[in-house]
Amino acid sequence: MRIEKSQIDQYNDGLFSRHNNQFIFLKEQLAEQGVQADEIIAELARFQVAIPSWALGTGGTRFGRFSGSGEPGSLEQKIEDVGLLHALNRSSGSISLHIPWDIPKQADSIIDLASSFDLQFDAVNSNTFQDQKGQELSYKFGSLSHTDAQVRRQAVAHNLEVIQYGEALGSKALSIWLSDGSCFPGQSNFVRAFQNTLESLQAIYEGLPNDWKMFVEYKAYEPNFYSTVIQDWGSSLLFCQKLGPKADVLVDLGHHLPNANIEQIVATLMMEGRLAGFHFNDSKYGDDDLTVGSIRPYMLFLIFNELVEGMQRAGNSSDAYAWMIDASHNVKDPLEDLLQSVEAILIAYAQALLIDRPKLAVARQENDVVRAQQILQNAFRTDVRPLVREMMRRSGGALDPIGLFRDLQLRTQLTQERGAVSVATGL
Ligand code: AOS
Ligand code: ZN
Ligand code: ZN
Repeated sequence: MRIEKSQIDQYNDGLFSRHNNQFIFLKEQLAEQGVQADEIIAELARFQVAIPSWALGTGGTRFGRFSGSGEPGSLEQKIEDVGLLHALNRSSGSISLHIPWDIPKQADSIIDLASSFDLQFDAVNSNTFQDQKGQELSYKFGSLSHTDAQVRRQAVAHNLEVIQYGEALGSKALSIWLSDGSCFPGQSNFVRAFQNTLESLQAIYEGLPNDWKMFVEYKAYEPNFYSTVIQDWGSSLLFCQKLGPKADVLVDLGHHLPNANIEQIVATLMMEGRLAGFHFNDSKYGDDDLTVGSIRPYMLFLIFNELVEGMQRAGNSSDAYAWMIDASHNVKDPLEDLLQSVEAILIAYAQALLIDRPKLAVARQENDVVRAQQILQNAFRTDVRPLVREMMRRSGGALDPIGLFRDLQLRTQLTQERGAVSVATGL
């Protein structure tokens, strides 16, 4: 299914006058503060957030899964869904595939389909956290870190195969998240597990094409509950430093112990030039994988504050990093949820671009703590939604993506096409 440009234009016409009043008002307000709205809009327009193939269907917990209707049942349908998102917000221009859930059987036709929606292929994701049908050796006790060299070889071979699938589609990165670890004290030798993992990662790194990156994701716990091999950003960075310049650290917002200062982690990784990018989500307790910005929007803003500062220091732009949503849901329509997530990311980015950095530097230098906080919160408390909407409108998207999604009854149409009980492959 596709959304016609005329449907978007017609919808926008109805909202334009109200939106434009709000936009002009904000633009003038910002101009008084020396901020050019058009420059922020241009930055927002180039910011593309990849959609993971596994977030297009209803997720679940170990207590069950409540499938929605009209979920994509094939890779083609997943691409169509991301095409819908991108048509609505013009900010979701790539899809991140998961192997083996999304094996592209005919790469050429998959590329053609994606191009027809103006989509590219983001990082490919390997999976050694589950056993697949017909798999020779089990990952029950680990994969790249396993005590048995044969299991490690099997997991390395899987990652090399994932790279091949990605190459055929034009992906430029392999994301590795390991569930390896232990559930009980004494179960694992920490040092051996680290060394085994390093050797395995080195073998994968050797098979990485020259223009590819390896993203190394860390996670404090789950599904292993006593230790994980790549438990935190320090372990991940250590692996990356030992592997070489093509390996960088991937930050998933849900993968930290409670109250971790994620923005400081981001600043440090950027200082070292080792930040690969993000898996965005939000959480109250752990790896809850909730809608981005739904629980801790100020934290998201503080992360973007460091990102903007880090990009300015490095002299690069948002294109230099990988931005992805990694979420999974039980109660919302996955497409509406993803639209909310992308909007929350753009809002946080726009707010961070408003920060008066020269004044912040002076306040910090003078140890004016109150002023420093005010500068950040002035930006955070600015309603930047008119900027985000204007960016989407100028880029050819809808002024209110969720509004149009509902107006066109897209889920009903998808359900008619795909059926009420179709189930997406994945988490
Ligand atoms: C798991 O908790 C991680 O966030 C992974 O990044 C991701 O959910 C998984 O790799 C999906 O395949
Ligand atoms: Zn993740
Ligand atoms: Zn996760």
